[in-house]
Amino acid sequence: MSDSKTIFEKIIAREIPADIVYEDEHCLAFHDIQPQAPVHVLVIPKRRIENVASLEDGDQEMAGKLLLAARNVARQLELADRGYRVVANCGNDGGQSVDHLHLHVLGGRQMKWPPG
Ligand code: DGP
Repeated sequence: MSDSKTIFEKIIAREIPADIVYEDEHCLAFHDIQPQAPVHVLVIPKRRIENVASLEDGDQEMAGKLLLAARNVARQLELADRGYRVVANCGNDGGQSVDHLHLHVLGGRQMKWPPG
């Protein structure tokens, strides 16, 4: 993992702006800058973890809090009734471009399967 701050750490530190929709002690959520659906929010842990692959057993509580934060965001943005998708891209083949664990919460349209 590189020592330099990721773009998401700069958002957590309020060094660069983001359209923040949710924050709690452990997580932050903000609108994706390149939305792939009418609602596209990123939910991130405030502590930097690179991705799902680098989670350790001791991260169990944080990982659960991240998933619950995604649920809270979906409720807050009124996606829960219609449904939505939660995605974690991991590594090169997974299409991950920012090396800070994040959940994409996508909603407001019918999702397709399989993803591209
Ligand atoms: P991924 O490809 O899974 O690593 O997703 C990274 C997402 O981060 C991608 O959908 C675009 C988004 N993103 C990148 N830079 C910024 C930024 O500066 N602000 C916001 N809000 N989103 C960003």
